[in-house]
Amino acid sequence: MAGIDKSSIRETVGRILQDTQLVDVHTHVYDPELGPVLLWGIDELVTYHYLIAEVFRARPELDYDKFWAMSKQDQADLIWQELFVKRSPISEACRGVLTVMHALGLDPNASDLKGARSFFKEQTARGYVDKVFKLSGIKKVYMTNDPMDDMERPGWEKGFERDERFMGVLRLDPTFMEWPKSIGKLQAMGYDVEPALSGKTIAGIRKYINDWCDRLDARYMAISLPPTFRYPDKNSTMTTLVEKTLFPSAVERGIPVALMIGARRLVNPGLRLAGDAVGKVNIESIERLATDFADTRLLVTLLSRESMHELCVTSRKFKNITPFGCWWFLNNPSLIREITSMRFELLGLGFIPQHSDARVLDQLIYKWTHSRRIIADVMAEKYADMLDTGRLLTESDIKKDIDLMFDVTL
Ligand code: FIX
Ligand code: ZN
Repeated sequence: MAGIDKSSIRETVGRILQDTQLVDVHTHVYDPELGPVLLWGIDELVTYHYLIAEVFRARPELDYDKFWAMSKQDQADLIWQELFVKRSPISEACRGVLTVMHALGLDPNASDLKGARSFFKEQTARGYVDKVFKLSGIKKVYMTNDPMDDMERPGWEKGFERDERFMGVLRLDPTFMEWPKSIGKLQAMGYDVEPALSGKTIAGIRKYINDWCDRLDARYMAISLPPTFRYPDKNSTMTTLVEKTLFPSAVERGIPVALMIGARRLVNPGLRLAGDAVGKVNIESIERLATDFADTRLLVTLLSRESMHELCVTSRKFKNITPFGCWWFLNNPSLIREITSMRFELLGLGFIPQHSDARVLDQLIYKWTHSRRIIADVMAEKYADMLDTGRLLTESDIKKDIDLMFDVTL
């Protein structure tokens, strides 16, 4: 059996990864039938919250309230001038916009956004979804569906014919965090709940979970938790909610739970969505959840670089933990490279290398273009090390490995 020559590994891995239609297990993009929750186009792309954080660093005298009072188009024009014209757009978030523009045949050297805006005026949401999926090499995305979101819920209650490329995911932190903050909405939706986590309330929340998992055809449930999350914590309502509703429902439905831990929300409220920061997590809490719910698959992604090493080690101890993606502040070339190398070294092929976390549809193009290149670099290095031992490698080996990691069905 002839193996691939070491000198052609990187080209071969890159080609196979490029030609493989991938699955994106965590996004904030939506079936176009859900209407305005699906963000797309140049003004949404340029006002991505990562770039809002960066424009305030370029213009520290900018007043938060004055910025938020501007139209989205004016915000985009300001960001374009400050981050793309007056200085080189070298940050990962800036580079992402340029990658998208380049892929669409738009001018990344433009002095303003007029040309880009006329291109998008000619697009329809559904047509542009097809274009972006093709350019990104993505066959399926998992959404982040929040019934507490007044913008998203009506579309689901009305009902619509699903686009099978958009998979449902029930997101629960907006319902669970700062309990009983969400009680009014739950009651307005007809659920028999009260602030006390009584048997009645637990039953009401489980009905909410089941009703919405049915409506979404949810393939997993997700919850984002702060670095302060501890489990078990007998004084915490979160422990009760996780133990008595989230996991029992996941077990009953036979679906995974995604734990996304480490975001410190709104450390700077003036930045709104851009105001979140990061903190190291308590890995023991994840180990206790993996122990107490050993039959539930835990998809875990953490926000702090240091926590990612601990997660790799913990994943070696708990077969029901699958690390996924280089999340948010880790979704940068230098850290994707480091984390992916560490995962191959500690976990072999037993992890999901990446998710886009795209909030704007167009971002699928850049997040996957950038990640494919780095993941191919790292995979090729690991394969080269393997060949040095005399082990042979064929194209079908590589394809099999890539499908094992990326062709995720949840
Ligand atoms: O909790 C999450 O799903 C985070 O990804 C978001 O809250 C965050 O704003 C984001 O989109 C980061 O890329
Ligand atoms: Zn996200």
